[in-house]
Order: sequence, then C-alpha cells, then structure tokens
Amino acid sequence: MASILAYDLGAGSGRALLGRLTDRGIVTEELHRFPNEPVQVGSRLHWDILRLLHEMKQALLAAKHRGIAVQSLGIDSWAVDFGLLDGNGELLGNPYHYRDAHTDGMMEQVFADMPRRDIFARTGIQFMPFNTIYQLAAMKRAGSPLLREAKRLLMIPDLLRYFLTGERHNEFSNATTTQLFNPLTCQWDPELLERIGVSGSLFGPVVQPGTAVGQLLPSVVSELGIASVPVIAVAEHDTGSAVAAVPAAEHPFAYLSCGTWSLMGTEVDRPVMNEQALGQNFTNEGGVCGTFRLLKNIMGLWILQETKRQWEREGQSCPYPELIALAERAPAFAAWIDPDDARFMAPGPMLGRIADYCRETGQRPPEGRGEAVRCILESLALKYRYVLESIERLSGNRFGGLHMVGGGIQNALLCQWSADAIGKPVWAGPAEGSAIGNLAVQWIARGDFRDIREARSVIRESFPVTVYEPQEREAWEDAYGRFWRLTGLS
Ligand code: ADP
Ligand code: LRH
Repeated sequence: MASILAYDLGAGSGRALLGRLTDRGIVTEELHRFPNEPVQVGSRLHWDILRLLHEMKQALLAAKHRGIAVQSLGIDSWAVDFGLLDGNGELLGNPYHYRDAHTDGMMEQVFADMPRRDIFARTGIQFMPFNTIYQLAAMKRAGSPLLREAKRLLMIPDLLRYFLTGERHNEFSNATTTQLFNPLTCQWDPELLERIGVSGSLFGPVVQPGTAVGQLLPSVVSELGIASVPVIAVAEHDTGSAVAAVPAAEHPFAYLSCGTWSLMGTEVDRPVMNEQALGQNFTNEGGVCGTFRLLKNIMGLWILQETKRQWEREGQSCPYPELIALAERAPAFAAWIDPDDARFMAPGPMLGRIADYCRETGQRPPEGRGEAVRCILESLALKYRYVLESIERLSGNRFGGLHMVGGGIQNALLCQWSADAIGKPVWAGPAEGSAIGNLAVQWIARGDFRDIREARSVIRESFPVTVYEPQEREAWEDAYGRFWRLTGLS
C-alpha cells in the first residue's frame, strides 16, 4: 500500500503525517511533530528555517527506520513569509516572521504610491499589514542589503521544497497571499512590483497545486540513506490545504480553519472583487482545482496561545484541557474583546492588553485564568457570528451550519460556543485538516482521486465529525447584540 507524506507547518508547530489509501478509506499516522519557535534577534523576529528543514529530515528518517518507502511528499505552511536567494542559490539571511514590527505603517506608505482600491482591483487580497508586499516595501525602505543582493524570492514552502529538490517554483495558492499576484491575469503584477520598487525577476513562473516539481536531491538522498522521493506542489498555503480537506457534501459551504488563526469563508469559482468585498476587507486566496477562498482572517487562538505562554513564563503550568475547564466554570458574558483589535497582533503579554481593552470599553477586566480564557473564547465565538453573517451577505448564500477544521477543534467548548453564537450547527473535523488536504492534492496528482469532490467524499467517510447543536439561543442572541455595540462593529 503506497504511503505518501504531508508536511504541514503551522505558525505554532509542524507535523509530518503519513497517509495511505485503504479499503476503509484514508488512514493517517503522525510520523513526527515538532515545535515551530520563532527566534528574536535584537529587535527582529525570525523563523528558524534551518531547524524546520532539520525536523523535516527527521520525518524521512523515521519513515526509513520503520521500513516505509515514501512514494511522494508535499509541503504546506503559513502564508506571506519568504526567503531570498542570492545569485549562487544560497539563502540570504533568516526569513522574517510576519509579526516582525518592520511592516508597521507600511500599508499607508504603499497606498501613497497606489491607492487601496487599485491594489484590491489587481489582487483581490485583503489588507493585512504583514502581506508580502508590505514586508518587501519595508525592506526596500530600510535599504536592505539582502533585498539588493536577492536574485529570487521563494515563499516558505517553496523555499523548503527548494532545499530538498534544488528546483525553484512559486506555488499558486501561496503566491496569491503576497498581494502581488493578479488572479485575473494569473501573473505577478508588474505595476505593483514597480510601485514598491522590487524587480519582477525575483518571481518565477507559478505552478498550480498538484504539479510534480522534482525529486529529492542526490545530496539529501545520500545524507539520509533513503531512496529518492517525488515531490508534489500541493496547496502550499496551509489554509488552502485545510479548505481542501473540509468534508462538505453540500456546495456552497462555510468553513472555519481554526488554529493559530481563525480563517472563515466560503469557496468560490472566481474571485469576488467588488466594492463590498473591498469595504469589508475580504480576501480571495487561490485554492485547489481553480477555486478561490472568499475569506476573512480572525485573530484566532493566537491570543490564547500567547496568554498561555505568559502564564508559563510566570511558572504556572497550564495545559489546554485545564484552561478550558476553568473557563467553563467562570461566569458567562462578563467581559469581551474584539479579537481583531490591532493591539493583539504582536507577540507579548496579552493579559495587560485585554485589561486595557476592557477598561477602555467600560468593562471590568477578567481576573484569574478562568475569566481570562472565557473572555477570549466567548469573544472569538461572537466574532465568528459577525464574520459569518458578512460572508452570507457578500456571497448571497445562507449556510445551514459551519464546518470547523484544524487543531482548535480539540477545544470542544469553543466549538459549542461557536454553534451557540452563530445559532447553527458546527460540524467539527478533521483536526489535521491542512495535512489531510495536502495528502488529498497529492492523491489527485497521482491519479488516485478524480477531483476535489471525490477527495472530500473519501475524507468524509474516513474521519469522524462531531456535531455541536446550538444551545441557549436567547442568551447568546442577547450577548451578540451587546458584543456588537461594545466592539463598535458595523
Ligand atoms: P497552527 O497549525 O495554525 O499552528 P493548529 O491547527 O495546530 O495551529 O492549532 C493550534 C491550536 O489548537 C492551539 O492554539 C490551541 O488553542 C488548540 N489546541 C491544541 N491542543 C489542544 C488541546 N489539547 N485542547 C484544546 N485545544 C488545543
Ligand atoms: C494560517 C495562515 C493564514 C495567513 C497567516 C499568515 O496559518 O497561513 O492563512 O493569513 O497564516
């Protein structure tokens, strides 16, 4: 039975999942899991890219030690970040983390050269301060010698794939997240590149998810003592892979990819680049098989991750199940934040920021761990309702429920509160959405699945889905009205 390998690198952790197609459907096995810890150097925040490569090699070694011959592999990761190669093909510096402060104020500077409206008309991409376009503009403004020397830009999965295969390709789903790629012409946008003063020669031809893009390099093969493995470009943006794995039988459907970020949206056949989408800052990210994700980023469980880290730094142990149990016992609807307030974006102690937000909005700040976690989770659930309603208006669809995938679905309380807040069922699963979507695209490329419909139907039969029915409707309806006024949402 052929085993294939998916590398899924999230902003918090990475994993390598082995997948097999059997008569019982898809069977997966986690070969290796590792933390993805950014490193602060002076005032700069970097990814430890070579450590990630090292961990990826450990997965290939684990397969070898188990006597498993891997038939193909694919890589997906978080979006927008990149590495620069010099003329000899060597990596120039460590890639910056998208939460590095160098992009502060850069959106406004770029808008002076090209208005928001024009950028959106060329890309269909939402305005996030960390998009690749603003990172490059920040490097340009700083006179970065790296940018001056650079001959090629590769997004994180493109770069890791290059380290393994020596081949340089930019993959479509991730290319769209740069806000430099025009989905209508299917080309890098020369005008945008010119306006930010970056050479178009940094960018290569774009390959679609499902393209065979080489083999492991002889040097990798001999270092690890394994046979060569074909490499497939999957939907290399992790959200693209996650949405590929949504086990929806219906179409259209609404999804929430729930991890470090909460990415909520619906799948569309062509980008929605109208006034409403621009006004509400929606995005159209490239997906599998010619689809796009009409979607909005919500700050997500990042706020909880950072809060947990803060307590751990102070010497308190706080596993997720314990935090969730404390939140469940804390008083309901006591204090809320708008998770998307810009103050929650940068790494750092969140509790002070939550307290500031509460004071500024006339609320008593949460006290103790249970109240703080309750505040974060309720606020996320209420924000999901707001975004889901916006997506319904924008797409003209009414959704019967919400599909949730990603590590966040291990938080049953969040799933239940999400159902309560939206007043519709939540269908939760699979938790390893991105890795499974990554495998699915490899199976399509290998001819094992006809298309994404067949892939989703096999995923549906292979992984359990937990259903959360909405409860306490009146209380949540009332809470939503108050949340809406408090956060000033329009
Ligand atoms: P990403 O790939 O974006 O880094 P994941 O999909 O791995 O994120 O999801 C990570 C999130 O899952 C964490 O922020 C945490 O809130 C949640 N999570 C992880 N483990 C558990 C658990 N045991 N119980 C509840 N929630 C969990
Ligand atoms: C989720 C994600 C998201 C991007 C962000 C940078 O991991 O890829 O889709 O907006 O990271």
